[in-house]
Amino acid sequence: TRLEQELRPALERHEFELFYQPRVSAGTARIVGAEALLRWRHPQRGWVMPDEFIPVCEATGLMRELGRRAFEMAARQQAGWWAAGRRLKLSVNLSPCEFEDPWLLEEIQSVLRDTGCPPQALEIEITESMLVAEGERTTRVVEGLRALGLSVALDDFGIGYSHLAYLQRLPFTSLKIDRRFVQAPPQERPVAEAIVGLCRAMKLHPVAEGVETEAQRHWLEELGVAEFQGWLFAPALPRERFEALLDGGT
Ligand code: G
Ligand code: G
Ligand code: MN
Ligand code: NA
Repeated sequence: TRLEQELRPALERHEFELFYQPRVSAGTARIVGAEALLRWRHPQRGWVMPDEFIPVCEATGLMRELGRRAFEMAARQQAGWWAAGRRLKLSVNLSPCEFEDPWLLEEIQSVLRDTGCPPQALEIEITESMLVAEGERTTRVVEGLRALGLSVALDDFGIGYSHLAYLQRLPFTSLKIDRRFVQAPPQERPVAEAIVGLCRAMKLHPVAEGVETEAQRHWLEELGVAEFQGWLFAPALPRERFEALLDGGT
């Protein structure tokens, strides 16, 4: 397809950028972190969203390269922010092909070294579906990321293969409650309640995704959710607008 033919040159021309969606602490309502999300600055079409280009990259073998670039951009940005005293946690999504890459840990280590990014500035988000092929390698990768000093979040929790055994075995630091539970009507709230209970028992940091209303925020705060992410606070923003938000502007 045309999109497919455009992607490789787009990578070479550095048309991919990171946007930042703030993560807000429940108690203080302060921005304590952000999720880095890819956007494509298309010369004719303007900003293109990841649901259009990520599946194509996955299918054509470009995702490893794009994912590596995304991680590199995140690490470089964090090295700068941390040096300037802005010490937020930035999370980066990992795709299945990156997770399976035998060189993942070595590449991450060399990016951290080259950028000077402190490892505690970054969190890696992986989804349950990536843990299906459970086994020694999965354990080694998650433990390896932790050994490098990175945090590891389980993304989109509750909508994949939740066989839960891996929660015991793998050293995750936080768990992102999928927005379908966050946005559930009151009669469907027990699932989210159970997930937060699970976090408490397993000493995982619960993060709610897709928070859109004050009512959702209130209910989740009562439940003991530590951090919120969602349009109620802000969508993913370009760097300058995210920095303006941090500085108290808009
Ligand atoms: O905000 P949004 O529409 O941008 O994100 C859509 C999807 O694209 C999400 O599922 C998100 O995890 C994925 N995505 C965004 N940026 C990245 C990235 O850098 N790497 C990977 N693997 N996925 C990403
Ligand atoms: O990695 P992940 O699939 O969680 O990516 C986050 C996705 O959720 C992105 O597509 C982002 O644009 C989207 N998103 C972020 N906040 C909200 C929200 O409050 N409501 C909805 N519907 N989507 C959101
Ligand atoms: Mn995510
Ligand atoms: Na998610």
